[in-house]
Amino acid sequence: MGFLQIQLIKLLAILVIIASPKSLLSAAPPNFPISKPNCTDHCGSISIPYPFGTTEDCYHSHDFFVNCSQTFNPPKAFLANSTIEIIDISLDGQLTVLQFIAHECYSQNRTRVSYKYPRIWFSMFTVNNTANKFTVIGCDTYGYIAGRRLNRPYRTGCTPYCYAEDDLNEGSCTGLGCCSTSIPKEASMVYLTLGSYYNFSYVWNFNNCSYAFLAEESAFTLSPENIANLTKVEKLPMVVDWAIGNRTCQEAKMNPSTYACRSGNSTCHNKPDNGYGYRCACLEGYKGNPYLTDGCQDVNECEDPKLSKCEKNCVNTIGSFYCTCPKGYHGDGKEGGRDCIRGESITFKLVAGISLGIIVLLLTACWMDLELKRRRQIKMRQMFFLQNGGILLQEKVTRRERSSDTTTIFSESELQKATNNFHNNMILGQGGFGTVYKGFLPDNRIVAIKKSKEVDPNQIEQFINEVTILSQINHRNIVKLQGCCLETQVPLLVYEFINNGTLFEHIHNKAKARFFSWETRLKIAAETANVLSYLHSAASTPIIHRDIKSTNILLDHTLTAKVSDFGASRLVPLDQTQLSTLVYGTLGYLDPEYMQTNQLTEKSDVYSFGVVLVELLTGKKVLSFDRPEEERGLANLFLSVMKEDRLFEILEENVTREGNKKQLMKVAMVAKSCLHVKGDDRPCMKEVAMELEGLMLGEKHPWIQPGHDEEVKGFLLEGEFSRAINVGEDNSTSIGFDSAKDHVTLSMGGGR
Ligand SMILES: *[C@@H]1O[C@H](CO)[C@@H](O)[C@H](O)[C@H]1NC(C)=O
Ligand SMILES: *[C@@H]1O[C@H](CO)[C@@H](O)[C@H](O)[C@H]1NC(C)=O
Ligand SMILES: *[C@@H]1O[C@H](CO)[C@@H](O)[C@H](O)[C@H]1NC(C)=O
Ligand SMILES: *[C@@H]1O[C@H](CO)[C@@H](O)[C@H](O)[C@H]1NC(C)=O
Ligand SMILES: *[C@@H]1O[C@H](CO)[C@@H](O)[C@H](O)[C@H]1NC(C)=O
Ligand SMILES: *[C@@H]1O[C@H](CO)[C@@H](O)[C@H](O)[C@H]1NC(C)=O
Ligand SMILES: *[C@@H]1O[C@H](CO)[C@@H](O)[C@H](O)[C@H]1NC(C)=O
Ligand SMILES: *[C@@H]1O[C@H](CO)[C@@H](O)[C@H](O)[C@H]1NC(C)=O
Ligand SMILES: *[C@@H]1O[C@H](CO)[C@@H](O)[C@H](O)[C@H]1NC(C)=O
Ligand SMILES: *[C@@H]1O[C@H](CO)[C@@H](O)[C@H](O)[C@H]1NC(C)=O
Ligand SMILES: *[C@@H]1O[C@H](CO)[C@@H](O)[C@H](O)[C@H]1NC(C)=O
Ligand SMILES: CC(=O)N[C@H]1CO[C@H](CO)[C@@H](O)[C@@H]1O
Repeated sequence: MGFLQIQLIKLLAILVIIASPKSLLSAAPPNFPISKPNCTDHCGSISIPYPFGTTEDCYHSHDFFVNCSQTFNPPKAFLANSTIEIIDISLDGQLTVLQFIAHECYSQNRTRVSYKYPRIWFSMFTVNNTANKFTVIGCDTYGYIAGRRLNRPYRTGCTPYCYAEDDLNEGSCTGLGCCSTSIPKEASMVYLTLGSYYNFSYVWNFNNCSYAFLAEESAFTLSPENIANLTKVEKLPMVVDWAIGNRTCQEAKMNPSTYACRSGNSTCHNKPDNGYGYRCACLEGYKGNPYLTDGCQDVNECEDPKLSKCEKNCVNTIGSFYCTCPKGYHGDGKEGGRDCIRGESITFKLVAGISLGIIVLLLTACWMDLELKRRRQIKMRQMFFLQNGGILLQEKVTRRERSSDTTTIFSESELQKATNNFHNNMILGQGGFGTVYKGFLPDNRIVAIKKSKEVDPNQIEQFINEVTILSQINHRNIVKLQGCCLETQVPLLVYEFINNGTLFEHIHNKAKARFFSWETRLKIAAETANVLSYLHSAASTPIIHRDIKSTNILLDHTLTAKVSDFGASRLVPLDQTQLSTLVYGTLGYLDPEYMQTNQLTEKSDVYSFGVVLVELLTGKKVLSFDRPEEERGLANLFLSVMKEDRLFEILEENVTREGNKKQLMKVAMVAKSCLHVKGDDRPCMKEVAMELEGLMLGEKHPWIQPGHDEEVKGFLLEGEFSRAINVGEDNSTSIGFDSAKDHVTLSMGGGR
């Protein structure tokens, strides 16, 4: 009877432990050996647990060799044969190392006086992508991080700017003089580089150096003193993930002689989504080094009141423990015996009854919890619908009473069904603004669904405005918005699905570029120019796209351009010609004037379009780190080539072969005028669109070509433009507006 009692009490104790949320893990420091017998377990103050070791008999493989160099006082630990200094090793699978800070400093005469671009490389380990941040500091700076992951290169970076010393006083890295970005998973090599747009000539009197580092997020806080100190500090801590070998647990277990989880009472975990290999851990209730034979040892919870909460009458068991009640009581002795119940004899029935009661209670609680959650979810959906401006939009949409072609409001469940519950297989692309999924609607329509990242609640109204404007625009060269869903915390946007990839792929993918003729390139340029012209001057409220680039121009099966991604676009109230905004855009396409002044005008789109035009002409990448520094940006390369009259050396081969020389020259002139440093000197989009249209039709119908020869500014007259449109309207080559005819007022003033 007594034995049975104890077993039942244990069962109860286990039940309660399972039900209690507190984990047993936060334990006292272990006194267990952490390295192999007869091996040094520390280097200076750094402890070195096996699989790491300082001599050949003491480490698991050469990758875990720690070079404890006694030439320093205190001694320093270096990883394997490298010069990477280790400052902490954790058995959870992390390693903290010191990584150099990149810097680049300029003197008053615009010359670079010092720089360092550090590189770090691991053969088996990977840089931890959640604990580290890539940070760039400077007032006229771009910084990028490059390296290798999964045997192919990766590259990312950011561009901090500031205009006064005060900007550096913000206290956190928010984009003024400091920016930071996360890095991809599984990076085994990192290489930091810095550059400057104006060699610090505008900011030299208060800032003359740029810095970049990949470090633990908490290692650096932004302040003028800390920035000044960066040159002296030289290195900051960075977290690296380690694991054993490059196999999974299952594969490793098949070869017991090399399997690293040596200890009994240990388990094996595959390294979570960052690189190869596996890690070992002690089971719950055990502590120690799972990589050593007998490394995991029982934790005596009774010695640590924080763990057992028994106070008295604690009984430790292997891997667990329980609390008993004083003589004459029964029940759970935890928390000083609060739950002990008086009673001489405990019958089997009573205990069984209590356990049954607890189980029933637990089940009821679970059911109630589920029911509550379900109700809360319904409430949340309604709340999000309201918060996202559902009523506002519903009103606007119903008031318009247009044909069935207009925007639909989808429910969350419809979109979940369409995308197989946002399955990873349905992801079409991922960008700064969110993820795009492919979806199949019940009426056989194929759509692209954009799930944005968090939206600032203040911008919801503006967002709604944008959605309504976009849903009114019906331009054949703009991706159609089919609808949206407002029941989720961030609104979901539903677009028509464009099936032939981006312009970027068609230019830079060698296989596709072979079939990408000059005629098509010019057509796409003209179509894009037309869209921008329409957005800037014809739509009822001018819209600045802000992120024109070849990856945002989609192509359908007839290679017709469809401009997309209005996530960054801004509406410009009619009485304003410029807007102050945070600089946003894509490196290489960014208008230098906008970057310097923060004043957004339509001319920023003109600049970006100029870059796309050059991309079409030359087939070259917009930013290429294989080119010399001053020619990394395609715009600069192109301008210097134009200046030296060497245009035909950089044109794409097929373009040179197919294009008429005079026409190519003129298109290049248009691109050049779009790339003027001063926005005021750039043509407005309407002029560009007309010129390209003229050149295109000139090619098709040489008799329309006007008599202008090499004149740069010889844009077509308006009459000729209208004629061109008329020729086009009944021919499939036309570039036109499907509807919204009332908006196309050609006499309207240009950009400003
Ligand atoms: C450790 O060193 C001692 C004394 O040098 C030796 O007796 C013992 O066998 C060594 N143990 C191991 C595992 O090498
Ligand atoms: C250990 O580090 C020191 C100092 O960096 C170096 O001189 C020595 O060659 C290294 N030893 C090995 C085995 O790599
Ligand atoms: C590391 O250095 C040791 C001795 O200096 C050498 O035998 C070994 O091949 C080196 N290993 C690597 C991976 O460079
Ligand atoms: C610019 O200044 C640096 C030091 O401040 C000096 O070494 C260099 O010669 C100067 N260069 C020119 C072109 O004046
Ligand atoms: C900027 O600095 C680089 C490197 O020192 C130099 O090659 C370039 O000429 C400088 N540009 C200007 C405009 O001074
Ligand atoms: C500057 O760096 C040194 C060396 O790391 C450090 O001891 C000192 O506290 C730092 N000063 C400030 C103001 O952060
Ligand atoms: C795994 O590691 C072994 C030895 O270190 C190496 O030969 C093999 O190529 C690696 N395999 C992968 C997939 O990295
Ligand atoms: C688990 O640990 C206990 C005590 O530390 C030991 O007696 C037992 O044999 C271990 N289990 C295995 C499978 O090694
Ligand atoms: C990265 O480090 C954090 C703690 O700093 C850890 O929780 C996480 O598991 C690590 N990532 C990987 C892939 O090991
Ligand atoms: C481009 O040139 C390649 C040969 O260099 C040729 O095979 C291809 O057909 C050309 N493409 C076009 C569109 O003319
Ligand atoms: C994409 O465009 C090319 C060139 O016109 C065409 O050959 C191909 O079939 C198109 N692909 C799709 C999926 O429409
Ligand atoms: C479809 C269509 O109307 N095609 C016309 C395009 O223009 C040429 C002459 O420029 C006509 O011959 C085609 O009939």
